[in-house]
Amino acid sequence: MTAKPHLSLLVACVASCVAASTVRAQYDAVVQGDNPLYYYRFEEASTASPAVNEGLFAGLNDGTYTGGITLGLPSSNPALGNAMRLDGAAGTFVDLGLFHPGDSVTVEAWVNLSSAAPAGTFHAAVARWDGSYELDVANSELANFVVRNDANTFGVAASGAGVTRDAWHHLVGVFDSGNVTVFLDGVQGTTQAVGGVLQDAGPVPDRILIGGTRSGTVSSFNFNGSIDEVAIYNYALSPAQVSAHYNAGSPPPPPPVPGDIVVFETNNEPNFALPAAFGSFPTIPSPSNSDYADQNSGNGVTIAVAQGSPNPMAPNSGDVVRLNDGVIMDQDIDCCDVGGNGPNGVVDAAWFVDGSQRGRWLMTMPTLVDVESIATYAGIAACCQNRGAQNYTVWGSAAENPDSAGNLANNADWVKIADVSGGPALQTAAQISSSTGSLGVYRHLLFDISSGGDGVHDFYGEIDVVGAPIPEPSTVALALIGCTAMFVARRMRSIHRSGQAASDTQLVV
Ligand SMILES: [Ca+2]
Ligand SMILES: [Ca+2]
Ligand SMILES: [Ca+2]
Repeated sequence: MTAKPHLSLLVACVASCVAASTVRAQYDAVVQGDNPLYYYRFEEASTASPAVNEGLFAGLNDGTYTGGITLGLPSSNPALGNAMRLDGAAGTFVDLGLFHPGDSVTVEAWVNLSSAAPAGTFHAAVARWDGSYELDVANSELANFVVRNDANTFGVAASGAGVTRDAWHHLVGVFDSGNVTVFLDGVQGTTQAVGGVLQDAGPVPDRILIGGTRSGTVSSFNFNGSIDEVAIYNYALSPAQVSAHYNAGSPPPPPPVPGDIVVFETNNEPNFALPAAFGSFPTIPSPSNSDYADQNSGNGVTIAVAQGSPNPMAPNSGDVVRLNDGVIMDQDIDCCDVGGNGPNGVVDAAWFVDGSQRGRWLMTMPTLVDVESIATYAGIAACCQNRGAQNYTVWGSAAENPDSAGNLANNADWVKIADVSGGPALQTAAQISSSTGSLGVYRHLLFDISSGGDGVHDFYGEIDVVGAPIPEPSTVALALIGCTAMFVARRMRSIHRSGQAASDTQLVV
């Protein structure tokens, strides 16, 4: 009786292990197919072990991990195995010793430059002390390949685009037939004719470093970030080969956001005839006082400031509760009615001070809700001009008490639903929905509000949510669970009686 679950677990484990090793094999198989002389994968468990060279010259020039290096970290994608992270301090690098690849060379690496790395300087990925070649991110943030030929003539090639920090990039430098060029993420940059063949000048202590240059400690441009899968060839990889390597190792695309339909509409009603001004968008419905989130619906949905100053010009500005009160700025929002921010002010709108300040609104629903659509409305009277920009990201969480601080992209509590960007204009509406018919099931919606970009505050009047609560587990389902538990208990007692009679007394006690 007990063998079956174990067998099925084993089958599942074998299947997943086979699948994982199949994925893992793809990238290094592509590289090995192009015969690198030196190939470092950084799969070691400890920096006390050598950084093994898996290229054609395996057994020669294993690397030595030196300084602040951490192994076992995620790489560009699982096909690359693990990556190493270097702390960027002088003296942190992998020392490969000395070798000369030949008259031509290709140097390849996956790099992820940290946002903590200093700006306006060089970040060496792979370099030889004698200056014959260096693959780096330059002070311009472009990928560079720098070479010297046998006459000590200098040449440099640069990528067309810059790298994005804290993101993986594929760098390839080539020097062949007197020409130096570089590829960033499979795209070829500039080419410079240098002439000659690759310099091979250096006696000991000349050496090749990963993550630094020259001595590795003085003016050594140590790399702060992650590096993986360094390969060195004695010939020029073709653009097709470079592209194949990039495609085999490129990061997976970000997951699609549920809110794949975002509509932004304006109604520049100059006379601000309320509430008509908010009642006549081309396709987005008028603000509602009967949507699921509305206070008038009696569903118990609350909204609060999760970050930012909640009421920046109290008492002349509205509170966050204005966002689901079913009232769409039909009074007291004319900021010029009493000299700008007079007694009547903008009490019907919720907002954050523009500029360095921004904030987050957290909407909490009393139960899980299958959200069909979200609509947000902003605007102001004509005399205040263009306070209806809407720039925000909306996130959803099914967690009971999600952490609403920090970077939500790295927070498992939250799913990004959509980005909204529109305006400025007098009165605006944004509507988020999904081609699947559902934005997902959530207990919380978080609106991370950015500046409207027009140097003024953006006045939000209402957030409408269309959705349906998920039913509580039915009594039938609960009864089924109870029956199953009872059956298991009886079965256990039966097994004990038939197979372990001698210990029955002890079990009962
Ligand atoms: Ca690796
Ligand atoms: Ca409403
Ligand atoms: Ca309102």
